[in-house]
Amino acid sequence: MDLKVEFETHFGMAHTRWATHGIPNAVNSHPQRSDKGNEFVVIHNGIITNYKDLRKFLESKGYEFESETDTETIAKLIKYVFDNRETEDITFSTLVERVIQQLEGAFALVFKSIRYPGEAVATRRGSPLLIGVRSKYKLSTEQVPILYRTRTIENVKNICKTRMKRLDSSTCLHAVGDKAVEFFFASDASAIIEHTNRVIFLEDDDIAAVADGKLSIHRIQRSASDDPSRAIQTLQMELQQIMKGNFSAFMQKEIFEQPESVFNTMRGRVNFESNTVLLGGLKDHLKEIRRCRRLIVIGCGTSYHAAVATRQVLEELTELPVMVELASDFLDRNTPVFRDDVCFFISQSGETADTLLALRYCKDRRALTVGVTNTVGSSISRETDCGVHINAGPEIGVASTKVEGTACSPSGRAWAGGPEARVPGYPPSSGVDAAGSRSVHGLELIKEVLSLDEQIHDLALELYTQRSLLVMGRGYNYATCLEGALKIKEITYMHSEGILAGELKHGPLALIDKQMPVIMVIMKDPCFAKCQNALQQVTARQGRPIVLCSQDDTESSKFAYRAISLPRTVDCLQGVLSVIPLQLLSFHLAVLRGYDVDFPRNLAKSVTVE
Ligand code: G6Q
Repeated sequence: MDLKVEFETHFGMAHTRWATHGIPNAVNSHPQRSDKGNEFVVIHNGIITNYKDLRKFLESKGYEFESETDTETIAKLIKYVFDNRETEDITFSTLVERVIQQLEGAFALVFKSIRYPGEAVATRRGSPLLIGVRSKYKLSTEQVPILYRTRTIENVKNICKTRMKRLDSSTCLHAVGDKAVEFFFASDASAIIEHTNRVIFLEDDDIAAVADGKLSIHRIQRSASDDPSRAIQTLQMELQQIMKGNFSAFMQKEIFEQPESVFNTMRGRVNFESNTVLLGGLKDHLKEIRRCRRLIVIGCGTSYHAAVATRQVLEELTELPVMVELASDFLDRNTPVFRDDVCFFISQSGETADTLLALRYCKDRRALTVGVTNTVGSSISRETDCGVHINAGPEIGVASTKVEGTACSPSGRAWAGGPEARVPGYPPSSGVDAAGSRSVHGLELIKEVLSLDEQIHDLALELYTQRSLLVMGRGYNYATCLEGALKIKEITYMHSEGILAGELKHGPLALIDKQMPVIMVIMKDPCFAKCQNALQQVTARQGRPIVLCSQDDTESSKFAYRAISLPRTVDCLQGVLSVIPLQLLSFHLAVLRGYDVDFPRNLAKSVTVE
């Protein structure tokens, strides 16, 4: 969801709404308004959890609601605060300050009012918000100082006057000599990158006001750890990175970008001579990481699958207990966390509400927190003690592909091994020498798997009318199955389940018959014999397994209804390759079923609500 505001002498407001309350229709869409005269309007990304109480209160004061949204309470509340102001010269940002003190939940908000022409005010808590800055002219500052105020209502009149005085050139961002400057408020950098790559990331409870082309940033109170200014940062993102190019969908483009994204994440980190990985972002915390008693890896959806994919190598590298957790469940259980735990948070967007809340939970318990994100400046990257930037480039398709692949690549997998990690299997073990040494670079092998696209398309032609698809595997490839099944359900709307092959006889076997398509991931790793066993059980029940297997595996293909042969690499990295056919399959299935691959129904790219 993106909020976008543009002004100098012009102001525009747009919003792509992901419905948390009320069906998607005109009256529930944003901006929401305070009244029929549009005295105050607001756009909102997030969720207001106490909206029912607020609505009840406002209704009791005579304010009439027209939508089913939580956001409408914000528009009504600011009007209520304005209607009950103590002084005529109350500022727009003071109104917003008072409004957010009453709000619970997560929000990024942009307000506009006919009472304050030429002004707009934006704020955030829990949901991301950044300000893009564009001007042909020199700017007054690169660091916008924060303006603080005390909260005492009795002082409002004086404070308002003081604030007016304080908003001179030295406290605002503007173009020198009153030249033109544009400000863009957005939830995500990709929404504004075509206009500017210069951005300011707002912190929770910052209030940014633009009046007469000047930007000022306010906070109610100052705390010891506060940074007293917000710097303008230059993003490395290129417009071309968020364009589809010759591909029919972003998801397809992103699947095919995996050779480059894996290379980019390794650049400057992997030393191919010594077979080591150095992660600069972790090196200052090496001592604490080495001292820890347990690793906890937390994420949601695809990021959780990246954590599952990484667990075994983490255990092998560190010989520590490793817990892999879904953020929402981790919080529901009030999981015990201790000071000598190291907690990793994996997130493509760096803004997922559940993951962010789990991070804050672990911080409160003084654990060392490490972010593994793909978004510079995101909440998770800022709030963790240290971290690793995945560096896969922007990902636009809602269904995550290249970031998961990249998070599982050599440097991705080494992140929790400590700043200097040896990737198991390097140098490669016997039997995979040639493939293994190539696997360090990986790129050739990824390209080889991508070249199977046509074969996968043919498979999709056979499967696209099915209602259900099972994906089965074990060991290192269990995560591949979970991820493949998630991709299939997300964009094709078919039922799909990732099944641990070891669990087959404990339930899922009941689903097997000649109608049910089963994809089995069987690689030449230590689980090979056990996977053969599962394959036999499936064929014995007349199942018709579609097997993803190693190129040198003649055994599995004998029993397969269809076999797709993949190049072989070291075990802990095989998932980077074996997930690609499942990503491609879900893409082709969705296209054949006539669905919009990049914007699956009911889903959003950044899930900033709990
Ligand atoms: C996957 C989806 C989704 C996503 C989670 C977590 O295709 O995009 O499962 O992975 O919502 O998102 P983050 O990785 O941004 O935290």
